[in-house]
Amino acid sequence: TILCEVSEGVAVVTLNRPDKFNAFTERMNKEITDALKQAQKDESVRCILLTGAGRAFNAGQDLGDVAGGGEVDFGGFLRDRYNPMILQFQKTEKPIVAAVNGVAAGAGMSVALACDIRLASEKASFVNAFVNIGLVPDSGGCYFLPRIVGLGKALELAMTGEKVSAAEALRIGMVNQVYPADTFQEEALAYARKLATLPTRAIGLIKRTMNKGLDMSLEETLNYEAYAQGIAGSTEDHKEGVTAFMEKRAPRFTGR
Ligand code: LHQ
Repeated sequence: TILCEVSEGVAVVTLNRPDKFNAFTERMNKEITDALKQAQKDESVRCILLTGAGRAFNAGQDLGDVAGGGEVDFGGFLRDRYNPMILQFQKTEKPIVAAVNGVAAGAGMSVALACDIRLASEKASFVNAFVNIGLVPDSGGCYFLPRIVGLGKALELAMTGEKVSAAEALRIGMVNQVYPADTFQEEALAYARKLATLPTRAIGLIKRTMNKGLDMSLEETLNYEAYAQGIAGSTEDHKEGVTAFMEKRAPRFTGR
């Protein structure tokens, strides 16, 4: 239900159920988790690009699988299928870029928010669809959305379930860049390839330290920065960065 292809340092993961707007199934949840674990292990991967096949990015849980309600224990459902997948986004110490090609709804929106950077096609949109079917944002929606757009906007989007356009998403800081639909795939790939040439270990440490910092005091964060800097300072990429600066040339980072 997903496609995964590695080239030029980028693992492109494509959600691939286009006729169902790439809606999640149990198998897809598992395949995404496994693809992220594999990307973490593979030293040639220095950036992950997540996108959707066809018109949509992802429409959330396949409602065909849970129709009727009541019969499915949603708490257990989330704990077994979705929560391990979302946690894997943060455990993956490489940049994860969402290339939001079309609509991202429900858990599909949450997954986009769990990525480190969001690029949107001008055709993309975001629907916090949970409330529209009497549910609560899940898959990290209650965690990431207020942290990215602020509590006021997050409550509005979650309570109304209204569709947000790519332009509006850019205005409120929910996406980092918007590109024309006809060049979107190339632009997103170029962005990911650029990230894949940067100091990957430092980027992993930036991701870990900033995310930890959200739950820590200033003093704890300062301590963690000192710890992370100790690691970053011993990387080959740090040495290369300083040498290149001194030699007035562009650095060639290897991710080590
Ligand atoms: C779909 C879906 C879909 C199946 C579009 N499933 N077919 C997990 C489980 C347990 C506990 C609770 O939490 C969760 C996490 C969740 O994600 S809950 C939220 C689930 N998602 C939604 O409620 C979104 C439902 N979809 C929509 O609101 C709209 O379809 C969106 C806004 C995504 C797109 O709207 P349109 O562009 O107008 O397209 P459409 O509605 O015509 O949909 C296109 C096709 O995709 C259509 O199929 P058809 O055969 O008629 O062409 C839809 O039935 C199908 N589809 N979402 N989640």
